[in-house]
Amino acid sequence: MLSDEVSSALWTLHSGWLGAELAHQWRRHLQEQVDWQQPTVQVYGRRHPVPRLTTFLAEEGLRYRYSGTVHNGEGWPLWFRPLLDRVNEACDVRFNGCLLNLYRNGDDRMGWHADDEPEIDQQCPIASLSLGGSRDFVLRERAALKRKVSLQLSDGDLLVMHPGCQQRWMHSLPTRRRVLSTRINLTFRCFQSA
Ligand SMILES: O=C(O)CCC(=O)C(=O)O
Ligand SMILES: [Mn+2]
Repeated sequence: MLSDEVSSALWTLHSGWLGAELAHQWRRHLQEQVDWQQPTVQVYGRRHPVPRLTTFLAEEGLRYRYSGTVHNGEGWPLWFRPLLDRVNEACDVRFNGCLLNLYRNGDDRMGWHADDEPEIDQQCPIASLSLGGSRDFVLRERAALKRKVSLQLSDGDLLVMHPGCQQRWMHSLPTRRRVLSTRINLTFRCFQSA
């Protein structure tokens, strides 16, 4: 794989994996083509809109419950295949689903979590592609909560979280009040087939 690599045993960051021009084209395309939603989640009995926009693309028939919403795969859109093929090739994996997040500015965020649900095949990596404005992505080790690693994810970066990462580390995308730009993030995953 080209580009600069920063690695730990459990993740690899490929900076600038997608060149600036392609990253720009894909960001615009996704921003316009995708049916972005703002689902609500129930917290202590009250419903709140999630602090970001989101959507799900996947092979037909795939069902995934995430953040209180059931996502149904409707088949990969044709226009999305070139990007999917590139990510599949880079990771030597055939991903069957992708969760997309749009952070409108630095107020939008994602809290601490790990993508360790039983529906996700934990032998498969999770590939996370960032497009648009840079944001801090913070990892925290479960066994030593004070041990944190902050990665800056920028336009065109591909972060690969290897098997074991979700079991040993949690991650979040904290608020950054000074960030005014929009960021899109795509996390490619392998779901267990029904
Ligand atoms: O936006 C990001 O970089 C993180 C997204 C994420 O963790 C997720 O979709 O599960
Ligand atoms: Mn995640």
